[in-house]
Amino acid sequence: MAHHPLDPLTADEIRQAVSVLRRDRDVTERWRIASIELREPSKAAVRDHEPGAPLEREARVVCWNRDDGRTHKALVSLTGDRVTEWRHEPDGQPNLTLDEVHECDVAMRREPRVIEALARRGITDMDRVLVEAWAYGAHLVPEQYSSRRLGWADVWYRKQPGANPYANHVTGLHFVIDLNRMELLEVQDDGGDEEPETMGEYIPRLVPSQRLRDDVKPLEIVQGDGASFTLEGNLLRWQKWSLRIGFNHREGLVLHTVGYEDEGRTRAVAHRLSFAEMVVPYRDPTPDHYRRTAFDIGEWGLGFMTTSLELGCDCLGEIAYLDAVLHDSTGEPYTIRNAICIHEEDDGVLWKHVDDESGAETRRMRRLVVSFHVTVGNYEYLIYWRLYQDGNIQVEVRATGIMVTTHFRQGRQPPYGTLVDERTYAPFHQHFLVVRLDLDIDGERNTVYATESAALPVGPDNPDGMALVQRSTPLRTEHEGKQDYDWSTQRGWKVVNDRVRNRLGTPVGYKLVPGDCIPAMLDPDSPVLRRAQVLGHTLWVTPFDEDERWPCGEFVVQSRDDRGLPVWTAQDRSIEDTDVVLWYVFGIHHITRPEEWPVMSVDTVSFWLKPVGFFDRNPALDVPPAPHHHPSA
Ligand SMILES: [Cu+2]
Repeated sequence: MAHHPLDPLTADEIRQAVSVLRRDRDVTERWRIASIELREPSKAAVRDHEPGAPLEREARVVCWNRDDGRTHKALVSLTGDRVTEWRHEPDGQPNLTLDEVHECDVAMRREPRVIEALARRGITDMDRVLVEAWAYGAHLVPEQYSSRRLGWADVWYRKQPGANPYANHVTGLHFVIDLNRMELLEVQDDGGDEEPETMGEYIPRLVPSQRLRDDVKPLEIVQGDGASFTLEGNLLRWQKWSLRIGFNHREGLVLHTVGYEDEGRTRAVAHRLSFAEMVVPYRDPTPDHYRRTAFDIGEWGLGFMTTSLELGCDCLGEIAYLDAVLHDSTGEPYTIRNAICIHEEDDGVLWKHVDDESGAETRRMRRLVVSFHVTVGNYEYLIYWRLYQDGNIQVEVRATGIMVTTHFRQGRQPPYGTLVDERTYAPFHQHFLVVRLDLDIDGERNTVYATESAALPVGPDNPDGMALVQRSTPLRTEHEGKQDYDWSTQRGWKVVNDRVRNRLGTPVGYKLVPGDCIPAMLDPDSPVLRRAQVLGHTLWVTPFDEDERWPCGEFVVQSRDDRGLPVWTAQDRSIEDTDVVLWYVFGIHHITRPEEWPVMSVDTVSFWLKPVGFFDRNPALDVPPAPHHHPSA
């Protein structure tokens, strides 16, 4: 049972939403349910909610009929037990579902043309074959298939049962599949070549002649008095921070109503923080890779891809886990156990000074980490939201897992990747992450300023050329809100509430300190950039609109154009002194390395949100010294 308006849908609510649609809109078993999520209440409704008051609950549902391919969006009032909106989406292909991807694998492994193509390459054990479908862009869909829901599949092969399928790409063999009919439409087959002798295994028993190192001694995290946070339902409190944990199929973890207690009152920092899109273009035009433009959030969904976490492996210490409730494509709910991990970490020194007379004064830093892990096919993304005692927020993503690799003919290595094994290369690619930051700094009416440093020229007031000034430029319109990173000026972006002043008389703010910004490096005419125009800038700023959630559009499967940010911002609305939303793009420019094969150690990227004049002074001045635990000599 939900207790707060922002609590995610329960299993019963998911069942109810589906049964209302089956009853009132003839959604039969020939339909698939792409997604069901809470329709979040307005900011005012959240603010005015009294604990224990009755909840108005609504579900957003996207579903489609496999027979005619028609997609519908529904709004279901759970409180009223009825459909309140029902709309046909003529151009919308909903997200892929796990059921489809699985059914496609099973169907293709039984398909005579697939069996035959593999037999010609000496592969006959179909139990060790994995046929994995990817979605792709509309520009690659021929006219006769344009109304169909399509997958483009790779074939992978496990050398033995339990071995890594991504160790062995069946290079030069791809299928185009109608996912509604599970019908094989096209076989792309270059006939194959002799397989190289590779070693793509990472599980110790499968790695030949490997001895695990034996000098790693236990490192235990002990919190004898328990953790310093409390979790009541989805309300999390820690070290003056408070926030609500949300979760849905597409964004995965969502942080709601993030606030910091200052002199007895909770001050708003953010209304809602989440990952809104992830785009992974492979920068390799060869036949095995040219369709790879994964939209891991819009096509797959971070929530649907979330995996259960294990104590001791994924997180150490006193852990609180939250389960997540999602649903399959029939609308049947299921639970991902331990989907979200909440724990504290020691993070070295927070602040320190050594004085000749009073000696050393040192504080240890703690951070609260709220995290979840997703597995999208071969790749893992580990996503960490970290709150610090001094008001900082850090957002970190670690990419790990298995790189996509393919084989090449002797002497014919393409220049679009790195050699990682015998006649095997890993294509270059980029992971663009788009985070949606609905910051509310001490209230909803905020303005974003671009902040830049400038060195002044040598002159009478600056004879030694030492002068440096900081300039803040307000971003007044959505056009001005399109911002690019500039290393030469150390550009950043400050979200300011000009109506609230600190003790020093300056307006309160939080700064987005960019990190790991990467340029798109895509031709303006490239189809993937047309589908994901958000990649063209580091930052976009829009006025808050409940319906503006997906920067590349709600439906990115087989999309042709971006129906999100470029369409919204074409209105060039005012973003001054209003409820602003920031869309920040960062990521990994992945020039692959041999050391990332056969399994890739985490590649880590992050950025910060830091208070700038939000507090009157260092808010972590009151952190007590750590008790000394040195054993006496
Ligand atoms: Cu990568």
